[in-house]
Amino acid sequence: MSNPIEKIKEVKPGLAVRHELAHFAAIGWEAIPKDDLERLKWVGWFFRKKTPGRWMVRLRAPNGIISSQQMRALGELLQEFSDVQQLDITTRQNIELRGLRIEDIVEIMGRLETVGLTTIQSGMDNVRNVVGSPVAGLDPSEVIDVRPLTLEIDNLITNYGKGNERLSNLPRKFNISITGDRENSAHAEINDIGFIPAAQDGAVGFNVLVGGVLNAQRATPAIPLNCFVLPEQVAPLSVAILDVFHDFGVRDARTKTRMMHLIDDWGIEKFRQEVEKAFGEPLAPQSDHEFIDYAKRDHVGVHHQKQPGYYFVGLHVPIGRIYGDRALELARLADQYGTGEIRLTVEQSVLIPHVHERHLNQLLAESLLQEFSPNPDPLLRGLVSCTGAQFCNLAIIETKERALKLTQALAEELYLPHPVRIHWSGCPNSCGQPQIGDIGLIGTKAKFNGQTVDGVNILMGGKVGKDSKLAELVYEKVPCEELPSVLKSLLIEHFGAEVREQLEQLEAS
Ligand code: SRM
Ligand code: SF4
Repeated sequence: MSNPIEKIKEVKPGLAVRHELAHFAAIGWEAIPKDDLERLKWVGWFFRKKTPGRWMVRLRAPNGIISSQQMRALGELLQEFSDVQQLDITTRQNIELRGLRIEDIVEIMGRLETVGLTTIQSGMDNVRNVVGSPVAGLDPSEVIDVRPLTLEIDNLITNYGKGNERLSNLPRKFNISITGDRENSAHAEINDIGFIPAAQDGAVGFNVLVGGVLNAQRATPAIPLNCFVLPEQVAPLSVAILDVFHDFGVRDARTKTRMMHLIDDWGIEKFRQEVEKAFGEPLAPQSDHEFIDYAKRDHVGVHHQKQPGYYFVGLHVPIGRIYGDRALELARLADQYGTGEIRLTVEQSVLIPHVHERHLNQLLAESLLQEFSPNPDPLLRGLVSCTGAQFCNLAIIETKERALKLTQALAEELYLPHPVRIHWSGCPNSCGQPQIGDIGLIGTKAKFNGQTVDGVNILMGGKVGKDSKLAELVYEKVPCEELPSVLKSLLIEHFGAEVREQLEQLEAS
């Protein structure tokens, strides 16, 4: 048995469309066959049923690192070609451009290529953006700088951006994360492969987790593969695991095709044996000396780098949304105050690294930092949201704007002693990673005054970093009308929130 996407791939591989872009531009979106609309996701072009004719374009940004030159090119592209002029930073420290037309695909892809950006294999049955520590090479306490490893994997799976026929025909999407710091900042446990820093016999390398998945059917953290690898084995092991998944992964019911289903079918021992065969040499057993020592930080604010005298400045980007003019401004700031480098985080924010201490105050006084604050309110600081109904056809509810407005209102009313991570997903597919939030919200339909309205299921207790744990369902089908009061109660009861007005009265008395 084979599912509809496998049938599409049998007729013509997804990647084949990369040679037909000029043709699609010439015929326009209405004439593109339905199967080619699916295949175009292999080159990062997502037809949006919500905004027909205006596409979403997903890039790759290994380890979330981009240059000011690239950010400037994106800003210019948005201003020239997008009706909404906006990009979104994603939960895989990546970028999606919005509002683009297929008629401009050749020009847009050419401009991206000129600045070293690619969209290849960013959707469908491919390895998604390879996530790594956002502070790799900067963090004074890091164990391993993972930047060369994320890049090496990205190059192997995309064939240096030219396209990899074999690895773009996986049974399903695939996620890889490499953490080199002591806080698991790249969320190893929610990826199909997660590398966690560890030491064995005096050598520093990684323990390996496999099979993490969040979707409408299941939310299962990755489990140990029971192996330890050296840094130079990270990319070959990733390819070995991908080979096993490619050759043996289930390709029938689409809902049972993620790698964890293969591990379920085989058991982890047989899975490990097959990976070892594909790897071509015995795998060392897992180390019992892992380096995950802290709860995860969000990297917002001003932080010392390992390079004396230098700082990275984490800017909070509300709901991860950046308009073209702000993209240009961000590029300018990275050039003027840093070395032109910009980092993206899985919390949908940005870091400007390599700021010398003598330029710090001037950067902090820049007007963009009023909007992208290094010191946001604790509630806004922890807000993450998936795309939702504005652009996503699978959404059950609108998320980004709703999440922002509601959080701003709560932040005005409540004083929070610590950040609270609230993660929104517009449907159970879990793109906003609700299972790792202190509070996770998943869009659903609910009843309110006898009417069917937008609602959410509420999860709580997600933990990232040391002793990570997925959040659990606490309330079902809460109508969005009741959400302000429900969230307010949860924040007061569980997170030490206090009503500002009452605090002010107390202080005055
Ligand atoms: Fe996702 C499908 C957006 C991270 C699980 N995801 C989609 C689509 C492509 C659906 C569609 O065609 O509209 C969404 C595009 C909407 C749009 O216009 O932006 C979409 N996913 C996103 C992003 C942009 C959310 C965000 O606002 O940050 C994230 C893009 C990451 C990237 O740069 O590649 C995004 N998606 C995730 C994550 C989180 C992660 O990777 O850590 C998950 C859960 C983790 C996982 O995969 O195990 C996730 N997305 C899904 C699923 C469920 C997959 C499954 O196994 O069933 C779907 C639906 C599907 O693939 O059939 C999906
Ligand atoms: Fe769309 Fe659902 Fe993913 Fe949100 S969680 S982006 S609504 S598929």
